[in-house]
Amino acid sequence: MSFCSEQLARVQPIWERMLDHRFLKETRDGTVAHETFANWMRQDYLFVEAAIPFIAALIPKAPKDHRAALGAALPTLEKELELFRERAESAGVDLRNVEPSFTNHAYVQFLLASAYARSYAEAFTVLYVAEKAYYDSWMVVKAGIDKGSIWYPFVENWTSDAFKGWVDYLEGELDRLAQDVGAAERLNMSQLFELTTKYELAFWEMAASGESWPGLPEEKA
Ligand code: MP5
Repeated sequence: MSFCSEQLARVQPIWERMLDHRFLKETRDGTVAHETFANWMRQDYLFVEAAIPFIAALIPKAPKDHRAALGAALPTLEKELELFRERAESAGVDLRNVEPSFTNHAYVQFLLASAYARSYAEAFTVLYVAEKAYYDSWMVVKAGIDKGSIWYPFVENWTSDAFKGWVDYLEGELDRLAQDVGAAERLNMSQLFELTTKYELAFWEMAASGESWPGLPEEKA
């Protein structure tokens, strides 16, 4: 069995909870509160901003035949940020002066630490899981959302053929990388696979709950 199939089967209970999250179901059904979706938008804008240095930091460690694909992901992410700004403008969401939530802050630190401190195959595992989680999550939303929804462009972004092609590419390459590593590195990869899955679930929970920092009052951290 390939590394990705084996890991997806292993983390399936968490993956199922992620796909069953109320944030996704309410967005799919059109019942999500405007402020709840706006909260996700503000936080994910920061996350995508951080995904750019994360991917850029992988390039020096990457095998030569990965450089072009990783490099091409950078302008794609810049375009994604434009999509956030454009949707924010039409939906009346202010993306300025946003502080990362506790969960978002932790996830971004984890991303960057993976890129800087882990092996290429380990950091690549984090990249694959984050992208696969978004593809699968937004497919849940796609299954029922009204195409006229103001949030639909986000659905299109992460369920497009181009995005699916990127996730499939990452999956094939991660399987290849996993074949060439030793047992200790493979174990690290499997731990990072699970941790990233947990962060993805936590991100939807953070978005839905409007989480503040532990110990601080509800409104604003
Ligand atoms: C992605 C994202 C997908 N935007 N946010 C989270 C919390 N996880 C994954 O990454 P990208 O870089 O926007 O395709």
